[in-house]
Amino acid sequence: MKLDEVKISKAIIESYKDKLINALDVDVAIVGGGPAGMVCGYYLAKKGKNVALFERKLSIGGGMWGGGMMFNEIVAQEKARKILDEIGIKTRLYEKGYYMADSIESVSTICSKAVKAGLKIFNLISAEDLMIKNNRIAGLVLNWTAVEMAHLHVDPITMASRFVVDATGHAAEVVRLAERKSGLKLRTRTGKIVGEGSMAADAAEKTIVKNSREVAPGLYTCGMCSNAVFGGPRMGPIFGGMLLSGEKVAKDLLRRL
Ligand code: 48F
Repeated sequence: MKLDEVKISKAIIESYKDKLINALDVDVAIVGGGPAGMVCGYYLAKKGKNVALFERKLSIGGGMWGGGMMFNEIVAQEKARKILDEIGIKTRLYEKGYYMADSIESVSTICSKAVKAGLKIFNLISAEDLMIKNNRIAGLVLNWTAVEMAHLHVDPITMASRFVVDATGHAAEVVRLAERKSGLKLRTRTGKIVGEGSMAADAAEKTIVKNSREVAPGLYTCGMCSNAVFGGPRMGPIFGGMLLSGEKVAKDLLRRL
């Protein structure tokens, strides 16, 4: 059989169109494909929820690929090791309470497991705004990252979701939009974004799971975004908190969906 170039193009466009249309009304929309967002998506998809994840960059994985200062190894603590085990990522004991994993194996395995569980990942798409209905976050306003990068004057499209998860890391981009534009009071101690503190790994890993919760009706924080929003330190290249945060948000959402 001779391959037809136009048929290849048509196959791609039609398949993508179906995937995108299915993602226009979902149970949960996750913004950010770092470790926290992907783990959250994995646990939700595993339970049969309709979940779409939008990632600005070409590649998923966020800050996990680079381990610590480009040494592509990550550290996880005992509590988080069960998630690494469950997902099928090899860990090695470094010293009591410190487990090591290869960051490349970690990102690729989490992504593979999440996609196979049913998570729909859309790379190269940025969330640039929120849809608010009845004083509740009701969806996302999306555009191609290329449009954003080139500062093109192109209007976005809108999708609906019962819940939105901000897993955009330190930038907390979605909550920042909610703070600036929604008129909703955030459920933080100030009603605004509190801001992230300096490095304190132990405290940060403890607070991050507690801080992974609903910050405005329909909007959850997940991963590093949680400490940036509710006020907590950063933790550097220990990634257990990111995995546990993703799991926590998924559990909370599963109770509500
Ligand atoms: O930063 P990131 O890896 O967030 P995370 O899952 O993990 C944090 C750690 O990597 C590290 C740390 C752990 O010790 O502190 O920083 O909380 O991934 C965030 C992803 O969100 C994407 C961004 O490209 C990255 O891949 N992102 C950010 N803003 C948007 C976005 C947006 N507006 N639309 C789509 N994607």
